Amino acid sequence: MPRGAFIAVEGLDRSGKTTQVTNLETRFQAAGIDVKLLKFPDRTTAIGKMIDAYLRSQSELDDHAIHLLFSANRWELATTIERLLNEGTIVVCDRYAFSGVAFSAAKGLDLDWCRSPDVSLPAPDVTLFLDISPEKARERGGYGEERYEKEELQRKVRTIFSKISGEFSAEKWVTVDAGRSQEDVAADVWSFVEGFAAGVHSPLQRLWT
Ligand code: Z5A
Repeated sequence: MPRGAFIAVEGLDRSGKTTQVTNLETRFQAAGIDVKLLKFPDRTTAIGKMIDAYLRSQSELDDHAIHLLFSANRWELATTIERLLNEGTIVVCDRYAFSGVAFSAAKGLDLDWCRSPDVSLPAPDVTLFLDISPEKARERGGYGEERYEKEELQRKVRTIFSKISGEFSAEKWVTVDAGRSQEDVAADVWSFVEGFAAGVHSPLQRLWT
């Protein structure tokens, strides 16, 4: 039996990640396919609650410490992700380790150091990067109140995402123009993932190994 596909969706604030992952969940479900939506950070766990307090500026943490917490928050779910995939369920993830690297490196941490705590996490079969300019994102109701929701930081994050994308093949990392209508973006996203509906025959890979 093929395993489920692991699909990550990445992008800047307001790029439409939540909109698109929810749409994907609906489409897979309508096709009778088991799908599980995950979101990082997962703010429900003990570690996630610390991250949530930090993002809402209710606590202060060293940049390295918060980076490690984001990574630990993914490791908390690594076994679950693997189990779901082996059971044949498609896992769709709203942000993953690439956000971890991009945001911490944008704050000035060393890129290789940022990668290290996430090495050997389950690797997505495909990552869809929803690309949008910070100006266009701002038109979508402006940025929120959380710590990283500032145009200058988002600009740096976009540059680092672009650098990360260069490390992957065109099949593993797909950049989608997210500055268009929800329907146009959804059509593109679906065209890139519908082939995964039938499952994946190759073994699950490990991140950055
Ligand atoms: N972070 C980190 O530092 N390290 C890590 O390891 C991880 C994360 C995993 C919280 O993320 C912060 O954590 C994040 C990165 C950091 N900081 N920032 N920025 P989050 O995922 O909880 O928050 P978010 O990315 O800021 O989510 P968001 O604002 O909800 O954005 P979104 O999910 O991409 O967009 P959306 O909710 O689907 O849409 C936003 C609005 O635009 C909404 O009104 C939609 O109706 C509208 N929309 C969506 N698509 C369109 C189109 N195509 N056209 C027009 N309007 C649209």
